[in-house]
Amino acid sequence: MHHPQPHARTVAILGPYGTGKSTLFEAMLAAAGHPLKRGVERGGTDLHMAHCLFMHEPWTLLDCPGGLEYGHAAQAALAVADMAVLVCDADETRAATAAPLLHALDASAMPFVVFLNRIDGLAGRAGDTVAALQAHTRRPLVLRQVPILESGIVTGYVDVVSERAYRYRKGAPSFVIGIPSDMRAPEKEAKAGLMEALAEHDDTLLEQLIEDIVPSTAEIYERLHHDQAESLVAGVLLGAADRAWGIHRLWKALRHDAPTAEETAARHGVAAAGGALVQVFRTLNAGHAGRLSWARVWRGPLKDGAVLDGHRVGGIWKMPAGEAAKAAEAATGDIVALGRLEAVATGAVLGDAAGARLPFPAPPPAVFAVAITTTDHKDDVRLSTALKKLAEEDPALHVQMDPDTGETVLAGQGEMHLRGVVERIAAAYAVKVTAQTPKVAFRESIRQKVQQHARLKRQTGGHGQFADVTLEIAPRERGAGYKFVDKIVGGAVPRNYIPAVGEAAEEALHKGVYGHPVVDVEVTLTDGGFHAVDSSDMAFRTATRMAIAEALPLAGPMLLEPIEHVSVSVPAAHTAAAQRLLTGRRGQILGFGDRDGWPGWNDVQALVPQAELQDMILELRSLTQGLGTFTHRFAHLAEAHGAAAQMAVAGGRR
Ligand SMILES: Nc1nc2c(ncn2[C@@H]2O[C@H](COP(=O)(O)OP(=O)(O)O)[C@@H](O)[C@H]2O)c(=O)[nH]1
Ligand SMILES: [Mg+2]
Repeated sequence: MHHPQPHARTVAILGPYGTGKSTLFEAMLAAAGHPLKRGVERGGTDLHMAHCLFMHEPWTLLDCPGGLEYGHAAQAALAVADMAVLVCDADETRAATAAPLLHALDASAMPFVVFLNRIDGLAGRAGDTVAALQAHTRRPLVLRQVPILESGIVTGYVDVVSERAYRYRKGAPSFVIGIPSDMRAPEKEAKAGLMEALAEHDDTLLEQLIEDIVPSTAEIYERLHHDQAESLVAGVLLGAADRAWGIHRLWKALRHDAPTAEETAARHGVAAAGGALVQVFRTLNAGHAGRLSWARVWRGPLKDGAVLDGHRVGGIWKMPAGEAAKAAEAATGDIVALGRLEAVATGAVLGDAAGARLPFPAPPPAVFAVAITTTDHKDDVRLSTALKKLAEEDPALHVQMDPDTGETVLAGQGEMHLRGVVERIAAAYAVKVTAQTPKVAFRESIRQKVQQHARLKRQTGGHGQFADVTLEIAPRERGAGYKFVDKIVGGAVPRNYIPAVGEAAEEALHKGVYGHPVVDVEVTLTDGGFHAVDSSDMAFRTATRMAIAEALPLAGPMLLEPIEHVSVSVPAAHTAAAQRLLTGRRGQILGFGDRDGWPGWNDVQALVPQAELQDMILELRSLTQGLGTFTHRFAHLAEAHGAAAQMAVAGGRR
């Protein structure tokens, strides 16, 4: 019988930083007989992809960056995968670092297996690590292997379903041994746990368990396959990537349990029949090679030169063994790099999308920012081109022109993320920029009412300038804004000049005594004078500016700083530390509660001065194993004292 070649399945390898994802990526490719031509940088921040065949079936592996600051790239890969391998450290104390990814997997209902890596260094019980991970996901985690320890060192495992024992061999598939007698009890315990989890969603199995009937191995595999594909459970496998332990076992689990490309497409509502449909999950502007859009083909075939929603595909590349190779077309399920899709953003869905639900993760809120300036102003135009491209590549990067401070601000996920952006601006666009802490948008106001007279009288050549105004400036309630009142009676200032006075007063308040905008002020025009020939709008504007400039220093000027409403999210174990951090940063705690949809996490609400938020993420991460995050929004302005006032006087920067 002839079997058509199945479509390629995609596995996203994700996990916290340094857990061994890239090592596993390389080990899996090597085990499949397609080793990478060039190895992957350890501790890197890039996403890598490679295609391979395992037991004659095509696969794409995506090695996702693990750093906290690159979480969005990993979530983007997740959006186009059939299954995820969550690589976790076997060390129980590091389990919480996987919490954000477990949450993302729950939220997207993505099928996954856990690969407990570094099993060679396991100090405690694998079951304890699984329990620690379980605290962060609603999906039952079921141990599929139990490690065999000989004098405290892991030498092999017992497979829970087949009840066979294996000894690990470096770089080679493990071989069958007899089950050591002391492994019977832990194996039985793990199996009971697995059966219980499976019986949750299967009444027949539940009845069998109650009546002590042992289901066949084939039945258990069938149930596991179903429940994993439906995201009802997640299996936990063991291994050591750098010794190639457990790699074949993982491959076989994926081969058996990963949904097919068609099944995943159907889960996303993609109809079986129709024209080509692709989703871009990553964009790279690669110098002269131009723009590359990495995309999943949800429905093929896709031919080079095809026009999708008005965009012409200018080249298709595949990545066998991690090296780009040009292809004439791509099939359903393929992950490919598409050329010349200049106007297509990361996350875009192109083609025949009728009925499809292909969500893309929203960019995470920025938690750190730098203000950048070119060292040579001739580069300003090149800089704005570079920033536009970089922001298209990286949805986690936000580029803002701050209207208050006039600065170009890069906001992103942390120091490392933004340093990488600045380095790319230099390397790929040859623009040198300096980065510094952004200015805080300080404001000013006044404490008391002041009356001020100003007269402009100039004779230049034949035609003169004349205007006379008496203004009153008075403080308004915080947040009330600017108000102009006209109290002219009897035509002391003709009607047609009065709007110019109101506008000029507002303009004059853009820069107060300390150089910041003056807010919450009422300006009243009480009296004035004019000249039939020499008065003009211009003259009244000048006289108004003179009056305001003289009045402000006499009106009890005060500095105001922006206060933000902040919500800090941390695992509950760190809630008290987060509260101390906020109080230490002049924060006023408003309360705390459960974080929505995140088991075991809290949100702490507080009011915190903006100046204190600038480097807060650094301290928050160092207090919380890197897990803490926050969001913020403007709340109100409050009087600045002490160090904040000094910062305001110095121009707004530390
Ligand atoms: N002891 C041990 N070290 C490992 C194992 N797998 C990876 N490593 C090491 O862990 C470090 C980080 O690995 P890497 O694959 O770059 O981690 P990634 O950040 O998750 O991609 C490297 O020094 C690896 O050699 C393992 O199974 N056992
Ligand atoms: Mg890596």
